[in-house]
Amino acid sequence: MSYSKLLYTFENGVGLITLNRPEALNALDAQMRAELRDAIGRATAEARVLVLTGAGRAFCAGQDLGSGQSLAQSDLERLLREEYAPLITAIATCPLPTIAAVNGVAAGAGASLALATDVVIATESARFIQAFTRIGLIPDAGGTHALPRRVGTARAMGAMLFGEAVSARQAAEWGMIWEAVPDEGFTPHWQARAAQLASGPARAYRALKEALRASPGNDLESQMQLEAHLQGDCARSEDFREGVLAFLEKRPPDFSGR
Ligand code: LHQ
Repeated sequence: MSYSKLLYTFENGVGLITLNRPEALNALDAQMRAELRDAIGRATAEARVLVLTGAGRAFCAGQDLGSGQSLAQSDLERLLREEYAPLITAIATCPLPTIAAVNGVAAGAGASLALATDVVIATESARFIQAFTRIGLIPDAGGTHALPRRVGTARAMGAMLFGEAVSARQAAEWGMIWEAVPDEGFTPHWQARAAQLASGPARAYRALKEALRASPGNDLESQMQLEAHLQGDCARSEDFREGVLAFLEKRPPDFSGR
């Protein structure tokens, strides 16, 4: 598939998707959603880390509100079931570490998109807006699942009911995101984070993501059984042998991902 609404590059193990409709603050239309799903599949097949970011001054302003008339007439239930749900699921269940490099405002489904990734790194001037109630809708695209799990119900409720912008710094303080970094140096910062994950122990990353995903639904005993199973697998990896050897030889490890 060739892309007209996003850019995709694959370099040094990093699959980078840049939402590319800066004139509409990278709002999600049907074409962009289809391209996103395709590009996520591509990255999952060839990369060791997936990064999502936005072109221009925004990360993503959510659903393309385009002509309000046509949106009001469209079947939002179908749109959510058939287009948004598979997209968010593809990100949330991606076996690779995923990063949202939030370069500017993330609103509505754009915030949900960022919160579906593993690590959200935002520039300090970025804002997260649960904009849905401003237009008479409820948060969607997995937002009612992700946000309360990240920040607790009280903060999720407030953010969603008031629809106020939450600054990147506030988001980091709340634990909504991993970190807010100064605008100057933002790009090299997330690039270094991505490079670190791309050269890390891919098999262990995959297993730790599986463990963390299962955690909310498990009691301690079941979770420890799962850890034992996954750790048994990691212990058979080349990366574990290399990690221990590198430690003993006092040098940085050279992980192959196997
Ligand atoms: C846009 C958009 C946009 C199109 C800015 N669409 N053009 C909903 C329905 C269906 C099913 C699935 O789920 C959803 C979930 C949702 O995502 S609902 C929430 C949708 N998003 C919003 O309500 C956010 C709308 N945007 C805004 O509130 C503001 O643009 C923010 C706060 C993001 C940024 O404000 P400013 O920095 O002041 O920029 P701006 O408002 O001037 O926007 C710049 C341009 O981008 C402007 O176009 P123009 O031609 O006038 O320069 C906007 O119309 C366009 N744009 N968001 N979602």
